[in-house]
Amino acid sequence: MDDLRETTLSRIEAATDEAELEEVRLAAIGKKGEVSLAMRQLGGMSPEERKEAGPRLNALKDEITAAIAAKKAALEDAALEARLAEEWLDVTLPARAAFRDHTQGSVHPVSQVWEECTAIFADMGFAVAEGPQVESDWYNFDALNIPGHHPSRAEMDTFYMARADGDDRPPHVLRTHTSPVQIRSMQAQGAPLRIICPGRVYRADYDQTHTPMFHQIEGLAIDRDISMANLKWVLEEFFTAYFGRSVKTRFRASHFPFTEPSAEVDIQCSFEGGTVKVGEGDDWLEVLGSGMVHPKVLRAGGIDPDEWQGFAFGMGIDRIAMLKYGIPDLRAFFDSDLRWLRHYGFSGLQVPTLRGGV
Ligand code: 2NM
Repeated sequence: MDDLRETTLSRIEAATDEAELEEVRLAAIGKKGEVSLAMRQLGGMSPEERKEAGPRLNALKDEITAAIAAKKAALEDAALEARLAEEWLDVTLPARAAFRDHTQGSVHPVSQVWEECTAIFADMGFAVAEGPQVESDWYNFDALNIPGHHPSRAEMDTFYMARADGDDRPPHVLRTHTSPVQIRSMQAQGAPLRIICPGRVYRADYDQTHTPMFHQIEGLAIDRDISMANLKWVLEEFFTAYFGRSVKTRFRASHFPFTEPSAEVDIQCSFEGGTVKVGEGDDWLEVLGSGMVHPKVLRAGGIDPDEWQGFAFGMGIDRIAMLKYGIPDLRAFFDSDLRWLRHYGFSGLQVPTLRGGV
């Protein structure tokens, strides 16, 4: 039996693959293996012999089983090591020159400006919030105090999701602004709150300055004594960081269902030689809507308007991208024209921060 043990263990040790191991296993502890045959002879032994041989055979069987399992694991480890040594790839290598133009993409102006804006607001303590692009009409309209007869609800402006005939549940829409995300954030986090919501929004519109999908960034700050003065500071700080020079703002009284009072915000600019320059001159350019969040909207977000108040604003990412980088036609943003992308695209995200930080 000692011989059997020695030869079996050394055959296991010498095995180079799983098939060989299986052969050894069958020869030793398979149905017709030597250990199994020896076990079968236990019946013809005297009780004393059996008492001595039985446990020894069982121990031998366990030892062989364990040795096979250990060897199998060692073979698998070695196989993996060999594969890892063979199949390596240096993903940090630069592309070969012949392929460089074809493989290196560029950052779309919308992505670039999206990141620039979120970085500037993040520096001022705003957290980024995102939400679904398909919304219930409650989040997109009702919660924002936009009544059922309001023109922006009309089929003309809003993309309604199809419902099966006879399905009369309230409709879902492609969100027409990112404000629903702000309602969801109010409900989830309560006050105080300081968030910005960048994202895709949809309206049925198409001409040189409108595409059916575009990008918005909305901001919301709620606290016990937030005012329009805080709004003006945040926006001036933002435009100055974004355009890289001091930019004056002008607030004009306006109307939105979700804010009271409401203001449209113009930035200082000059129109000379057919180009717009921001941060100089005596002309004004409208870039943003804003106001103090309507008490009904706070209540829809589960926030008590007798205790909290806040400002909100919304602007078009695509539009301020056109302004900063001198891009004339909005429609070209979404044509996927490689020459356009290479011309207006960025080589990597370059994100400015506030001068000196806040
Ligand atoms: C705008 C103009 C004015 C706005 C309001 C809200 C909310 F959800 F907090 F009430 N979010 N965004 C808002 C206010 C948006 O866009 C032109």
